Amino acid sequence: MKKDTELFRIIRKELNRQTSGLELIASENFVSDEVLKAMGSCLTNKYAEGYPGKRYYGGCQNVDESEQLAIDRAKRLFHAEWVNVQPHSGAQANMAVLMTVLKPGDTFMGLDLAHGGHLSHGSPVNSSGILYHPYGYQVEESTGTVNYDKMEELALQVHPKLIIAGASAYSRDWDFKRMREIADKVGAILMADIAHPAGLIARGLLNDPLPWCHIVTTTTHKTLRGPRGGMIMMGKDFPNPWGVKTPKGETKMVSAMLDSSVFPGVQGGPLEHVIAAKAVAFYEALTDEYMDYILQVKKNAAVMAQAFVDKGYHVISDGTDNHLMLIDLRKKFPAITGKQVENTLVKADITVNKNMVPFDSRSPFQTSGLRIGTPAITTRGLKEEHMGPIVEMIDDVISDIDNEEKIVMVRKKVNDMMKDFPLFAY
Ligand code: DSN
Repeated sequence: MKKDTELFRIIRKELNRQTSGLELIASENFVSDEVLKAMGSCLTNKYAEGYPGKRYYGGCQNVDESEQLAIDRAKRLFHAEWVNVQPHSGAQANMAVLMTVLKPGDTFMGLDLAHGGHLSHGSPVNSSGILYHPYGYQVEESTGTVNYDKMEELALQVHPKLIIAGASAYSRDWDFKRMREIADKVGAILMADIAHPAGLIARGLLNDPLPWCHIVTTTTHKTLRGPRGGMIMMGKDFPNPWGVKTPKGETKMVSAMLDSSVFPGVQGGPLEHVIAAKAVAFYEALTDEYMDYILQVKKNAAVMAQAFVDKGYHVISDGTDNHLMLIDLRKKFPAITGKQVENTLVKADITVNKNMVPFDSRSPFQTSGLRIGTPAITTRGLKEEHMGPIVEMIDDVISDIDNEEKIVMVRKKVNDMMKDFPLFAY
């Protein structure tokens, strides 16, 4: 067969972009060679609808083993009693949970998208906002942090069936214990979406939601540094409170309902090659090397946030507890949008994403903010001493945003810097 040179040329270009640039998108990372190998393996050839030991296809004996290994390792990593590793993405994991605990039209609460929440926590353009009735809780303008008293007030007012903790652009830790008190007060299920800080939570660097939240979802590709995908967990399984029975007339456990919501509820055949890569990532996340890595992610973020503050930027909530920070450009550069900065930094081989900031005066297409994270550059090996120079380069570009010569100069500096930090052995 003729080789597809056209496609592989594009992949080589992307590898070159990833290798020579500074990757500061908070939700991205670089997987290990072994994660990549598992993802590119023959397991992609296998259909395996169902779950280990209960499949709708023959020949599943090996993928049963690899899926079970992924489940067992995830349980060990997060101290979970039950795990489903099949969700193709975090949004699909969330969709399966909502389908399990809500009926169409039911009310739930999540962090407002414009305040750092996620599309699948109730955006009107996502199934969570189309099928159900979301109310967004917000952060305080003065502190940039969630006000749990106001969350409680809202819960008492709207009586949600579900409350979601977690965010895509929130740099502070969550008080899951307090949220469980609120949920219990109104009879709601509490779910945490830890897609962003999962790696920090797994290794004890942030509050653990599993003892407090009924259900926890995550992605596996952000701080966890695995393949692109999702997962659902429970610290402890429990009989469903909605009276749903098994065919034998027993009360169904929530685990069984969640399994059915993932497959056949929202997905068909699982991606067994990706599930195998999840197993590799969980193995890696349990190692001492990963512990050093994730500690460094957190240290780098704290130092970088301080460097932005020192340069006169407004960092929302004045810092970070995790791997990311949200910068409101309006204090230092009131006339410059997040979109302009994102586009200009790309020309300097620095990748960030524009982001709404709480109480933003601009639209989501323009934005007044930037979201910046350290998981990917920490995988490359960058340490605290590199954070100041990175902020310096970003500030140089923004301060003189139309100066093409300056952009070229910064790009050269970035490329020179990254030559010293090879990616894994790709
Ligand atoms: N798109 C992801 C992020 O960048 O945070 C969330 O799904």
